[in-house]
Amino acid sequence: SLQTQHNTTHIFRSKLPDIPLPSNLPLHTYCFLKLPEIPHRPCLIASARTYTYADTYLASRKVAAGMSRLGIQKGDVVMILLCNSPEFVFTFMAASMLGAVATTANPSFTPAEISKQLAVSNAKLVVTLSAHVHKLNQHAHRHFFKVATVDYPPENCVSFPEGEESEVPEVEISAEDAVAMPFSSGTTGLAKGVVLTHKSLVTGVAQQMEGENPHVYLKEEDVVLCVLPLFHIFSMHSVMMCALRAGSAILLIEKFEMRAMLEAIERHRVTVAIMVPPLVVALAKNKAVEEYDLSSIRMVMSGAAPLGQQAEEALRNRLPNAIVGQGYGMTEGGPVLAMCLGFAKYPFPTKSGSCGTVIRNAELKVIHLQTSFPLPRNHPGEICIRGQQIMKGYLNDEKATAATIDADGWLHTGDIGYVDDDDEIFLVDRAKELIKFKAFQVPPAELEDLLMSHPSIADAAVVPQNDDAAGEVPVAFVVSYDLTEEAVKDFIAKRVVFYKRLHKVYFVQSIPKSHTGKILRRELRAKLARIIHN
Ligand code: 4UU
Repeated sequence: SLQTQHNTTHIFRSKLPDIPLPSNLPLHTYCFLKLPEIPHRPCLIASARTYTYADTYLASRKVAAGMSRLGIQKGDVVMILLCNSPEFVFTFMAASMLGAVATTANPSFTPAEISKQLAVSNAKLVVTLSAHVHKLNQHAHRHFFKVATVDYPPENCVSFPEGEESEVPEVEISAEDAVAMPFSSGTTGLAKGVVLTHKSLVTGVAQQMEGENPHVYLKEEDVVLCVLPLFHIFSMHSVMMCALRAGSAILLIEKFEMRAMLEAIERHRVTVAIMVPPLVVALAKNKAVEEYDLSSIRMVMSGAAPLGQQAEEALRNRLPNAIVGQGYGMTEGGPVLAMCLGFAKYPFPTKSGSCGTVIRNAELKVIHLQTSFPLPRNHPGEICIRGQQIMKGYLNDEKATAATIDADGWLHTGDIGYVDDDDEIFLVDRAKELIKFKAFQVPPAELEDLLMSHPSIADAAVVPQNDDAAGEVPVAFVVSYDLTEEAVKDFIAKRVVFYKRLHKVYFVQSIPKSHTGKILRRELRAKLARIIHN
């Protein structure tokens, strides 16, 4: 039987051989390894100007000097509250140079959402635009952090940090030091600081980019589309870090707008498009696409949410020269777990619907949801991964860390999937609470806390409802005797970024709970399915 098999069986490894991992390089040193060979090649293409590799490195050094002048030291946290822009990249790399830690947040967050991340991360400096400063001024401890703006600084703010290159302090950086701290709710609860070290991220990039046969083959001549927000790990890792390491050019798109994006792809001859499923669908179906020449695209990578097989095939028909495939990642995973082997330098055939094959220098297993025993091929269970790339842990949260990374070093994803006979991974469901609206994280616990703070709500639970356009949308079950659906929706809408808004409220007598008080989410999802099908 399955249960008598030993633990070391059913561990899946990459089809590609392991590689020697770069040891002890700080992230910025590693990302700029190509600089001496290609100082004059384009690095960041922004609407105002193009920065070469030499420009980008120098600008990052100057920002490091400026941040040091502002008092930023090793171990300090800097919040980057910016859309895709050269300054995002400079600030991120500058933080790495100082041994500081970049925590990234969505500039569309509400003041309350930003406040929470500021408080948890204990940021000393926020780098943002003047337009967002009013959101920061509402924070109770505004005097504890400085605010620098890329544009002209309003009252009580300083200008974008810039010093002399010679002023960059010598900092001793160890591989175990934190360098990035995006926020994620993981498998349960509220958003937490995900501590990613120099070692995790250098390993994560190396797993894609290094070796005789790199799993993802990017070249110096490539132009990589950066339309996904850099504050999310997908773009931060698979666009910014990977493209820099490869010496490719990064086309920065500040704000998604279909025609502007298509025009930019055509004008700059984009070769690699990194996307999320709603964008793949738009590219596959939108009529406007026919008016542009997208023949330069040789590779489309989709990730961060399930991609429908139909959309994948429709895009293949529209871009016959492109390899279309998926990457599977999780912020806590450092972030990539699996990647389409069609992207390799010497590619393998792949099936549509697969989210890739496990990365090299890592182990992946699929465990039984109840017994935790490792399962053989073609049996769905919870996906777990082990390797140097995974997070160090959640900031100041040992309990959540221990619940996610077990004593043997396995990261439990909360994703349900299986590995097929060709080593390809297929995701079938999510066992965790997380809801994804167009690949954006919506943590139900956060909405439940907000609902419970309303004096007329006695109990509440939030679950995902399938949605054609967004993949999933959050809906609430609420116990209340005097509120209308609109009142509940408005109450939430005022407090959260647009993608966390409730799409439906169902009033109920009680919320089903286990004897330990945990919301029985499966039961609610089943109830929802019944309501919708009636
Ligand atoms: C179905 O979404 C991410 C990271 C994605 C990523 C990163 C680098 C993809 C490719 C890449 O190169 O992180 P989070 O933390 O926001 O969300 C993680 C969750 C996963 O646990 C899973 O439930 O997002 C879902 N997910 C996917 N679902 C991620 N990728 C996929 C996918 N198909 N391809």
